[in-house]
Amino acid sequence: MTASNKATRLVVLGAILIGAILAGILTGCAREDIVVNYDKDGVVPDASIPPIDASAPSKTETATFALGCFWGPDSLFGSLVGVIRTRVGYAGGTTPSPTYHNLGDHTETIQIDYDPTQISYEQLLDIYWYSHNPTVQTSSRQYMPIVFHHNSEQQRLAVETKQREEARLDRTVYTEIIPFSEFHLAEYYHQKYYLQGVPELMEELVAIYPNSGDFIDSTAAARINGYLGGYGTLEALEEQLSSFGLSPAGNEKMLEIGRLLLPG
Ligand code: MHO
Repeated sequence: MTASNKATRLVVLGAILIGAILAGILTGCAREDIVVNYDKDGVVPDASIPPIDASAPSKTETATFALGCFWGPDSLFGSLVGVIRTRVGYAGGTTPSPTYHNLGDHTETIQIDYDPTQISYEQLLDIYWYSHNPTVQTSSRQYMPIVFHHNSEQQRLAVETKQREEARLDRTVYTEIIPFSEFHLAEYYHQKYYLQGVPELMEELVAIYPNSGDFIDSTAAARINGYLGGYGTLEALEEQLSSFGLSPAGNEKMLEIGRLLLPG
């Protein structure tokens, strides 16, 4: 290409560009949906973050419960509106660095970060009491029922509701109510256990959250794991599905499983 050809081409391209900008302005196409929003630090928000995670409240409170094998409670509590994050781990013991195969005197535990404006500690406690049988004495500390309280208000509510349950059941409730001290995160394969059993969905979540800590902290992952564990209704799933950040195929997989597992 000659130098003058090149110049002509640049002029033509420039004219097209200016024309396009003018046309845009004249037709009022500077619409909000094509404006890129930057956050305070000037970072472009990651479009792939599921909407439910992008709108997670910054202020949460924490509840820590033990009620047997932690897979089920991770799913149950993760399904609740107002629960923002769940994680499973080991707590209550004295031996250092517990793992699933070297648990020492620790107990399988679920930890919940919740938005107190959407769900109260008292409601979480009620769900705690009704979702297991605390009148059966467990043979090992692995599955001991324990409420680990994080403050004196939680302690008061736990003690009061334990007494209420003993009166209601007319039996000894073996649940320990002790101050929270330390939580040891369980191995990755225990986190959101039912979700980990559906590789098609897991692949999508891992693509969004390659970092295991981010995956564990995802509200979307907690809810998906809730529905896959059989909690919630098909109607609620249909309503919330678009906030989980899944692909059309992922959404279809969720609905297929939901139709099998969930009540209408
Ligand atoms: N080993 C039992 C319980 C697992 S749970 C994490 C099972 O396979 O169901 O304690």
